[in-house]
Amino acid sequence: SLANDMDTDAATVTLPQSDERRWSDTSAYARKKILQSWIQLPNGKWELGKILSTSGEESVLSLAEGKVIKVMSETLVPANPDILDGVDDLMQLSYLNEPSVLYNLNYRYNEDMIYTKAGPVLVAVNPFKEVPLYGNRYIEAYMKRSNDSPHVYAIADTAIREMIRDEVNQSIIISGESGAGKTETAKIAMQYLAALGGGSGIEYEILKTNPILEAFGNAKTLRNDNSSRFGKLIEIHFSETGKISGAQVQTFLLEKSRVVQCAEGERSYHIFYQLCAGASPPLREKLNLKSAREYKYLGQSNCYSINGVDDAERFHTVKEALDIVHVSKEDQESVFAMLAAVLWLGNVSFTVIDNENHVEPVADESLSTVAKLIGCNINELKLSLSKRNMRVGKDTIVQKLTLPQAIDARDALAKSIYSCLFDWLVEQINKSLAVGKRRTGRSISILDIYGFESFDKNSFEQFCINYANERLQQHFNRHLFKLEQEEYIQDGIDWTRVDFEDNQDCLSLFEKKPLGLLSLLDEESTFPNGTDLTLANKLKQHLLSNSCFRGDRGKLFTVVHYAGEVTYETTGFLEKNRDLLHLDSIQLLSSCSCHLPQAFASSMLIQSEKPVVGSLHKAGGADSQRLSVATKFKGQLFQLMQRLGNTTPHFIRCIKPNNVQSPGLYEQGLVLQQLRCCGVLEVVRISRSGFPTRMSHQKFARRYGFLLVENFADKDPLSVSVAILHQFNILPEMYQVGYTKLFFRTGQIGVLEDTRNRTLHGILRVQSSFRGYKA
Ligand code: AOV
Ligand code: MG
Repeated sequence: SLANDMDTDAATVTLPQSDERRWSDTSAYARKKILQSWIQLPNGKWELGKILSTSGEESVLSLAEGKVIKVMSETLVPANPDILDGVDDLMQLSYLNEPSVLYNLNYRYNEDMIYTKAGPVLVAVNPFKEVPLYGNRYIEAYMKRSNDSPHVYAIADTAIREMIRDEVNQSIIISGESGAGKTETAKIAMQYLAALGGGSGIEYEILKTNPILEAFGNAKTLRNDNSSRFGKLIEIHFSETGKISGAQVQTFLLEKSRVVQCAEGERSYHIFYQLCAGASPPLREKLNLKSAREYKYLGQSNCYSINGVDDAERFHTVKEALDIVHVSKEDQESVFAMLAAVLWLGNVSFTVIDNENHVEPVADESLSTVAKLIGCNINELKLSLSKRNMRVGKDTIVQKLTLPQAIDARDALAKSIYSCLFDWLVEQINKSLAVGKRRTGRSISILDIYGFESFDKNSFEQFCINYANERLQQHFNRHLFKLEQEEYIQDGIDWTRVDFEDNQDCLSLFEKKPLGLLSLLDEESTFPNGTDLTLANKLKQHLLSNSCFRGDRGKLFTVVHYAGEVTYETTGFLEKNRDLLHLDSIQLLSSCSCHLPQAFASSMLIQSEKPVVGSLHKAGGADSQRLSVATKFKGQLFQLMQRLGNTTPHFIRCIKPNNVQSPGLYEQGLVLQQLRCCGVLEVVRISRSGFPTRMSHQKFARRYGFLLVENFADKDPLSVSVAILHQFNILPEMYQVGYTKLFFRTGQIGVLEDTRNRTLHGILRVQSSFRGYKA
């Protein structure tokens, strides 16, 4: 189908420095013709020079400010003529090489043209400021197709058209490093889809899920002031008439640990600060709410505010959004009570009660407020934070807790409450968005996950996040390189195979059984005596043969990801992976008089009853069985990839031009590294040389056959196809006829589509039923 339209092919993702020339035509002939060239200065930056003369192996160039230098001709990388400055598709560059691409993106960036096509992929360079590219006027222009410059709107528009034309579900897959602009891009795409309308305000509801999910699932990190700490797939459903009929949100692995712990300079989830700053006096009183500084969970990172963000104001936005997705005022108050309970839990302190260092919580304001907020008996709360019931065979024994154990129990309760609250909110949102229950129509899914992360210290969270990105990268590779090439070859068209480096080795490092990172982690998690150090040793013992793995000293190990090397520290890996459910906590919550804690308890029980791989229940005195976090996450990712596999994907690559979240700053090296690791240049190269548009003979004959002047009624599809190609004088080098399909170079099918549309509209006067989207 045309669906796979703009798809392309393969190449090598990692580029050794000397490979510059792979991108350009550096034959002696080509070199003679070029007037300008890029030269790499010792600091790594590329500079443009005019070629004054070339004699033998050497060339003389004049640089900016009149400097003249002599260099080896072979080090020159040809630059494009000025007329190509700022082209909106990298495919149009005469010389496709890294400095030219960097320059082109930079040129556009300086003009606030942050979007550029790289063949089928949209590249978005984060402006870190408001750019005048959005809103109704722009949306209309893209709908009418009176604006054709690259844009997220254009991608969304193509998705809609292809959904209708091909009757295939679509996906918009957004990737890029942390802070590159994925979440903003996802919102911009949603804006466009929402503009199609749906009646009953459903589109408005869909947009309002954003402030809610961001408040509860985003936080300030060192990389991004509004960093997503969960993955999100929003599937927008359309009715047969092309209107929005509903939507569904699926979330992936929320970073729970942030609730109880975060690094210096970072913040916990926005909603906590918003609540503390924005709650009305009566609500404050009801929740016994203090300022953020008085809560230990919020105080440990020494960061309470974000530049340019008014938390109190945001709180009102969130409340309004909750109204719109039909969360009742009463439920909203319960939600806020749960948040306050989490904050107060963090202030619960312990005192030693015997000479074996057992502790119990201090009966102070914190403890009593928690009990009041969740609606439980204060003594039961006290018990659940000082003792643990353990099942040994048929008996239950009661174990008293030491200080570290009690703190764990307290933090585990806080994390459970928060993550259950998050899930509960997503459930409410989904109930509200599921208006068009009969899902007869098609859908467009937008994927926005947490971006690749590399900090000075990387833990289990980064491990999972980067694993997810690795999976997504493979989806990108598969789609744009692998499947494409296989299709050419299978269909017998004339094509020289191009090698590309996929990230299968790194994925195998994670997923191989029994000797992969995830399996070994799970295995160690089931050993009662497993520690973070034994885990690190085990990884080093078994994985050193994988080229993507490196063992470092102590608890450190390094993974060579597609986007760069990351060194992880195994501290906390086992505990976070086990993510034990304490039956005591569940019991406590189910004994509460408030309905939210009760709902949380039942959902935790349901989770714990799911089939278990391995036997984690014995580990570390745990009392409840369930899948390890890593295994569950892996399953979710597989499902996600399967779902995406059934859609026509549209890829958007977000690029972060600097690490300081600052407008106007374009760091060449940083941009280049991102372009390299995601294979953007390769995609362009393949698109230029390949045949990105393809259509089966049947479909082609059906779609354009009626345009034929001669009668081909009883001819086979292949003959019809060839006749169409001839009638429209499509140049032989612009297409290839495969066994089952026709393959076209970029742009060719557009000529035919135009003719078809003109014919349909002009002669048949077919009524457009979809604002002009349906032919
Ligand atoms: P991310 O989603 O890719 O990071 P965001 O979408 O949160 O990154 O973008 C980070 C910040 O960049 C935003 O808060 C904006 O300030 C700015 N920004 C991004 N795109 C635009 C745009 N089109 N126009 C204006 N400003 C923009 V992470 O969630 O950390 O991986 O886990
Ligand atoms: Mg994000």
